[in-house]
Amino acid sequence: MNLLIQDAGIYYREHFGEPQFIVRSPGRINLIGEHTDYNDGFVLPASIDNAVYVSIGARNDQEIHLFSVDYKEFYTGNIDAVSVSLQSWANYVLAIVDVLQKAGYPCGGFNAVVRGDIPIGAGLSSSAAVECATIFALNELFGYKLDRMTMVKMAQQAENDFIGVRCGIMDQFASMFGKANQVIELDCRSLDHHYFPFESEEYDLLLINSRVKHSLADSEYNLRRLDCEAGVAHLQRFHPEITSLRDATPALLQQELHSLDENIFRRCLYVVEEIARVKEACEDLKKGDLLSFGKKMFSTHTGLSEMYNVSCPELDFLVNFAIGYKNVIGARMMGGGFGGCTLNLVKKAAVADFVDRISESYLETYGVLPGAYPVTIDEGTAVVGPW
Ligand code: GAF
Repeated sequence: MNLLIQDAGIYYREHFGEPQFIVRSPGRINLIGEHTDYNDGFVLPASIDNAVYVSIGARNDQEIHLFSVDYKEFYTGNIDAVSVSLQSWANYVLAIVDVLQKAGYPCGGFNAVVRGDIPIGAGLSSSAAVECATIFALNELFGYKLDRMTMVKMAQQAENDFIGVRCGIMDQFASMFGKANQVIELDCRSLDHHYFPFESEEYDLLLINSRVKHSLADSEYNLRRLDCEAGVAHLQRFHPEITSLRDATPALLQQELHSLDENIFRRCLYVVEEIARVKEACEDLKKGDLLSFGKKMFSTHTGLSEMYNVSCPELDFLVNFAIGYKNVIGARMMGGGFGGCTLNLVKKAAVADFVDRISESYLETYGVLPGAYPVTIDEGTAVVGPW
């Protein structure tokens, strides 16, 4: 029995009685396609074995009682007066209540316990996991009969409106639709998606956590999105058929945007190049050409660092170290940026040595031991208890 499911049950029983449902929602990695989702582009995420567990039960009043095992904190509020709390972990639950109510799905009072092992601020989407677990659990509890896609869109909207981060759809989609041992090629415009196995006898996916958390990450994220929108608005003056950067080409940007604003031009160019790179990278994976795939990961990092400007010295250090280590064939920062993890494609036999060396060097440079987590691709959101 998974200890975290057990905890979600034990703590619920201790504080509230018998839970009606325990839901598991995973974090995600993204192999390639960063900052492309909100530009209608492509992404290649997968759900992982680190997850959030929410145990839940209905109350016979209008109150919400929450307990976070990880923060060892309670939150108490009323369903009719949901507002942003100082307890940041609770906001991801409240955001879902808010979006449901605004969409005409009334919530009754409920108790919930939140437990998880997704490192916070590591770029592994712990917030989307709490949102997905909460909406899935409330859907079961109150019988709304929402399908997964609707829940994904509502969870994204909750993050946009209540939390204030104008994220794309990737994180909630991966958490809700993930499958064990499969990566998801997702077209963020049509939401068409295909699964295919990520298998290699020779290489492992390894996360290295810089342990950097940038307090401005959310506001910088929103600013990047505004830059993309400014680029599209400018292109539309001459090319009204363009509705997002997905529709643009590097040549068009060069022609129309270059003279406008250097930052906007570079950032839009990164996005257009990255969207094309994801398509090519998917072909590499399908052919089993991991060497070519890995090179694209390095290119993505260069683009994120030098053109999109969402990296930081620590992430650049980790990727540069990987570039200099011969048994790593691909590495890049992952997620929104400004801290969190790098994703590395490492020869299986060299993983332990790589972790030792990069850890020692990072410790020496930044005085912090980085985290190192081998990735296991696991199932998406599901009811896992009570048992
Ligand atoms: C964050 C966002 F939530 C995603 O939607 C995506 O834009 C990602 O950053 C960058 O690719 O995880």
